Amino acid sequence: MNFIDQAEVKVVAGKGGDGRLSFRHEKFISKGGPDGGNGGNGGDVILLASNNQNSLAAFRHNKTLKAESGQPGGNKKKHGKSGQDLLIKVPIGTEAKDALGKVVADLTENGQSEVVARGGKGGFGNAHFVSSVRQAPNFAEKGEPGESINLNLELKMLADIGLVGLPNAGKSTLLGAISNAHPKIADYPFTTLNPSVGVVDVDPKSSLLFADIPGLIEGAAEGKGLGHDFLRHIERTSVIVHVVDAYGADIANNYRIIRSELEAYSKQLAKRPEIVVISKCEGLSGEQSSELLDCLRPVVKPRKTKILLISAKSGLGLRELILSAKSVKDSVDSERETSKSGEEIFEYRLTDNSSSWTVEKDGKRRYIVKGESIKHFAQRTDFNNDQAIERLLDILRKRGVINALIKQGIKPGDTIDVAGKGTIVF
Ligand SMILES: Nc1nc2c(ncn2[C@@H]2O[C@H](COP(=O)(O)OP(=O)(O)OP(=O)(O)O)[C@@H](O)[C@H]2O)c(=O)[nH]1
Ligand SMILES: [Mg+2]
Repeated sequence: MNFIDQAEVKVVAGKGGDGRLSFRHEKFISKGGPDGGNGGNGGDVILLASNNQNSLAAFRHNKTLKAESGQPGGNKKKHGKSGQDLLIKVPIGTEAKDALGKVVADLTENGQSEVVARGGKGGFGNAHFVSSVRQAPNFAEKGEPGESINLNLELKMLADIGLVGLPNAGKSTLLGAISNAHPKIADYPFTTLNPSVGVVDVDPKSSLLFADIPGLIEGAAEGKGLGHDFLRHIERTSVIVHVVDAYGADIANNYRIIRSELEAYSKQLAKRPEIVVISKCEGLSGEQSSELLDCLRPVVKPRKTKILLISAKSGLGLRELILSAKSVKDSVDSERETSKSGEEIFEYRLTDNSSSWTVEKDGKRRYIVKGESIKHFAQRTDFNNDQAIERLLDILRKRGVINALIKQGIKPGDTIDVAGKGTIVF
């Protein structure tokens, strides 16, 4: 099975609708009360894992994905309609990273979703700002821009079991014998050029997904043979099945070569539980079989790994392999389950300081205010409107920013850069 497992897309959330600046028109009154409505919120861009998708091919032609913008507010206090969210269906197992390589979504279950770009908030219309001291506000807020982000989507096949081994070891033949897959098999190295997966039925209620990848050789980490990049397809498997050819000249050394390539790729992957199978054993005598086992045991032993004699041709040992793989996978999965809750608390803390801000002096008569929530207000402010600026100053005052500026020595006539969104003369 060939599949596209990487795609780059740009996602753009909807812009918030602008708040409306308007006054009631009445027959005999030239300028009635303020009645500008609020703008609608922009739609979010959401990634949704769906088991109806099995590749990222759709994103090769559709590079920019936009959610709907919010409508501007109307007169008579009419609120603008919110923009629709854009739901992007991706295959289960899709990971999305931003341009800096930070993971922004990791979708491992059907129906799981993640907002990857937030729609901008709609701006308030001038009717919103009516108060006892401000009866005729002559300003309205602008809608916030929607977030826009370049995403690198990567589909890691969520195989349970990864087959590794030297070229020609019999990995693809094994997959063909135990699963519904029909991988290409031939008597020469590097037959398999692309990873493939096959479903292996354990019993009527459960199955395992086996992934077959190209053969590794000594130096794969330095790019020898087909390199080792395709190991990423089995990064999340629960178990590695390491296939060692019974007819190899030095099977202990062959085993070691693959182990050190796994280590070189990722320490995490190398720690994964492993089952070693000696392939092509259908024609061997009892004595030959014990000899092979004796050869391998010393190198395999430190990893407390099971060694099985199998033959994809005759079926020898295949049932035992499937059952062992299933039981190892189940124990790995239950371990992963128990360690999950800790991670979530950590993430929560990471995003919990959005109301903080900083003030710094930048040159003689210029100050810069920074901070997430300040930025939100600033980008909703129409810096050409005095009343709108007055309100922004009010917000800065309430949050203690103005006091901080005064402490730093700000003088009338100095400039304040508000989160890079606009400047105010103090
Ligand atoms: N006698 C015997 N030959 C086998 C068995 N399994 C595989 N072979 C042979 O071994 C050769 C290599 O098999 P593949 O399944 O293509 O090996 P592979 O590990 O996928 O090789 P690459 O894709 O090149 O890495 C083929 O000629 C197979 O027919 C087996 O159980 N018994
Ligand atoms: Mg193969």
